[in-house]
Amino acid sequence: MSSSSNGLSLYDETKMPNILGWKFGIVVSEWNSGIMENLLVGCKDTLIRHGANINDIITYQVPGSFELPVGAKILANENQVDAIICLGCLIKGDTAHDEYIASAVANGLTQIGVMFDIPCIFGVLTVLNEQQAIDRSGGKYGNKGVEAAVTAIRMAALKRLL
Ligand code: DLZ
Repeated sequence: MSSSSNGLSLYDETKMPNILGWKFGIVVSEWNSGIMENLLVGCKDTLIRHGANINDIITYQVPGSFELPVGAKILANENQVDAIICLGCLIKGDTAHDEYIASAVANGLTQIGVMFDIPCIFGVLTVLNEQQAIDRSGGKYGNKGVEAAVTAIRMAALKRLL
């Protein structure tokens, strides 16, 4: 996600497929709950705007971003979905914990995607402070939840095409 533009939050809606009948999983972390709510709303609204039925969107909550890969694995094992979108928000603190978690989550989600042959989308904010998170969850730099949903739709479309 770019820090100087709205990135994929601005996209050509006319080039998106109608996703009526497609199934999506969302795994969402509880940490930084206000930010997460905005990402989740942006994500779900985008899926629904492109035709998804609310009943075809399965949402699992996990305690923190570190738990996203296991949450995605459980979801993939229990449901047949076109794509899994993982939403989290890691805010830098006094230590390097955020770097270890971000790296573990990125690796974990890559593995889940490859292992299950399901697009597994990294919708995790990795920011230096809360303001940066606000700016990227419906603020001046768009909404990472919207971007994650757009990426999930595009990857699911690719898989269905093939
Ligand atoms: C422990 C922790 C900290 C300090 N910060 C965050 C954060 O900014 N965002 C987030 O999603 N999770 C955080 N966590 C929790 C970890 O992701 C994880 O839940 C715990 O380390 C337990 O495994």
